[in-house]
Amino acid sequence: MNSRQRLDRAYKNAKVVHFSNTDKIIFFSDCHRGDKSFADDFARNENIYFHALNHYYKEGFTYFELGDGDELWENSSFESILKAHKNVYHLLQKFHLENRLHLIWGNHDMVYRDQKYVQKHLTTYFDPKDGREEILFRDLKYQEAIVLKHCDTQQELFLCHGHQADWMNYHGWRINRFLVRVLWKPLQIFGISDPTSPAKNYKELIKVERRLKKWITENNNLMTIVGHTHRPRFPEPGDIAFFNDGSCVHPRSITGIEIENGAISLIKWHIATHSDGTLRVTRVLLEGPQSLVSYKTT
Ligand SMILES: [Mn+2]
Repeated sequence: MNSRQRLDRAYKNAKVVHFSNTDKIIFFSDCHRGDKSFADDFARNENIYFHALNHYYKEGFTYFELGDGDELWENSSFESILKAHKNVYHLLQKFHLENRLHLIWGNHDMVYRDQKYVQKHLTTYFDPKDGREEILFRDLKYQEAIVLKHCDTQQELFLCHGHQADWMNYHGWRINRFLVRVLWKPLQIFGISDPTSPAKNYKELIKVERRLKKWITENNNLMTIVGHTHRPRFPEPGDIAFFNDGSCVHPRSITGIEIENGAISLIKWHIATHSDGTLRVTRVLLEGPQSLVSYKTT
């Protein structure tokens, strides 16, 4: 199976979610939430991410996470990740309870493809405070892909992680997971980065982007939002409609994509220093807002 066939299949089987101009949506991906050890790239951005997600929760946004939310290559158990970032999971739980959480699996959390695995590991957790199993996410379902369909214009936005265009990270993910667990995780402490990741391999990144763009072009310039490469992308109307929300493991910031009032924007959150010496988590608009209909082709 090649990239095109994998993307075709993901699109064909995608869950359809309807939305309108009154809906507010936030996309993040590639959080790679870990266990707070030296290898946990998410840990240094946790305060930024938690503040941003709280903002979106309070403002009534629906959260779509486009894969690699949990780092299950470096960590073999979800339990250790939950323990390290409990505040984040409690916030995600609040989104879920209000039907405002949509999760997509990537290559680092590909085990969530298996509904039984999700049910077994994410439904409850052991709370040492009262010595009981507590509910975390009841009836949580991960998707490979989602099609956002606009109620009035019928415009579609295709959402997936993007590793469908990356053979070694789709079919060979178990081999890459093995290499990361055994070889690269211990080397990370010396600053040696994992070569299985397109985020750290420019040639691979370009190839993955090229395949995704080719598929988009072959599909009537279908608006597509992915993650995986960690490189934010925000095309102009008329260009190939290839969007990427970046990642939450940039050295000092997180990037994401917002949809509000029928318009799309690329944003980043980082810690800004103020003249009085205080530090504040701040949202910065990078691109947009650009109306969704300006990308509409049919
Ligand atoms: Mn990925």
